Amino acid sequence: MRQILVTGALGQIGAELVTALRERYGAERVVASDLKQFSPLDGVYERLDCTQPQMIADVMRRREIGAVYHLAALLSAVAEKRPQSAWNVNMGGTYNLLEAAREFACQLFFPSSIAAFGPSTPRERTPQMTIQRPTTIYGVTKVAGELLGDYYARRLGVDVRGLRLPGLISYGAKLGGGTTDYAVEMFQSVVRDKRYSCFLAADARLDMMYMPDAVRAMIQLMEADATRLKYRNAYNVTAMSITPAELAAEIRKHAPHFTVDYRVDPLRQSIADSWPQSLDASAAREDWGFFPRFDLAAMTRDMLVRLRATAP
Ligand code: NAD
Ligand code: AKB
Repeated sequence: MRQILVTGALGQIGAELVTALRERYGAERVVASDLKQFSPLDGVYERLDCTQPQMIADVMRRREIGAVYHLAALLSAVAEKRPQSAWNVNMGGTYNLLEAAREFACQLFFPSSIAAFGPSTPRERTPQMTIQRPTTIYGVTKVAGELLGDYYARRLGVDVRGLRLPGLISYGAKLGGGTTDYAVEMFQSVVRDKRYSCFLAADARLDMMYMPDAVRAMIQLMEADATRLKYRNAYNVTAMSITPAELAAEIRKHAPHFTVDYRVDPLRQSIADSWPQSLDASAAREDWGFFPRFDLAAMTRDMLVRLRATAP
């Protein structure tokens, strides 16, 4: 049985995806990888820089990899500060992993983002197929990754699949420098000091999803019947369309003394202003049965229970 490789496995998604994959397919079948020499996670781990094709080929061969979840990337706000590195890691890494998938006949998962859209895209109920003219380097690498994935699927027969993920909310998170990180930071502040200074405006509406739904969607898409997939890269998915003020109000139902003030960061606000406010996920629902279990109320309840259980 061939193994499953996760790149960027020590990030916000990877840490939870690796656990879920090991529960589902067996611990010994899942190889976590990232830039660090050693992993804080249990289980099989490889140091792997996705910009280095030789390192990738070595791991693919030695570990007999049959599927890759390629998560390594620089997120939107970090990428905007280091555009050259973002291109090298996000674009170079995706190209290298697509090439490896072709050479070793592997399945490949590519996580696109709401960032693949831009200010000229319809912002409400953003369709599956629409204008994609992002204005961030992160978004440019996501659109290019989607197109390259489609090309490898159609022209070179590689089994590439992808999701356009919204902002993800999780409790075990080590955050990577995204624009939607405010939501995770707000939750972390509830259990720490009961107040939060938000870097986005109170009314900055964006799509969000709770991590358990995102992880389930990734695995479900990778297991879906290929003949039912009308789109390869990438399916719109979402669970809720919320503003910082709405999230704060929901949190206050459980923590009445929690306060939020708004000190807007112009860079991240301008990124948020260029993204959709709500995605149309009907194609994912129809083609492979996507259905999120957590809405704003259920996600908030679960996040607070888990954060309070682990608070010092
Ligand atoms: P993250 O920043 O938390 O983790 C990314 C990981 O990639 C880090 O552990 C980092 O060390 C690693 N990395 C960076 N450069 C690398 C390199 N050259 N080689 C190998 N590893 C490298 O990101 P995340 O939130 O876990 O996101 C994972 C993927 O999902 C990214 O492609 C991201 O664009 C996409 N995505 C995330 C979200 C979200 O809200 N978290 C939303 C949409 C899409
Ligand atoms: C970010 O904010 O950069 C990510 C994303 C939505 O792609 N969370």
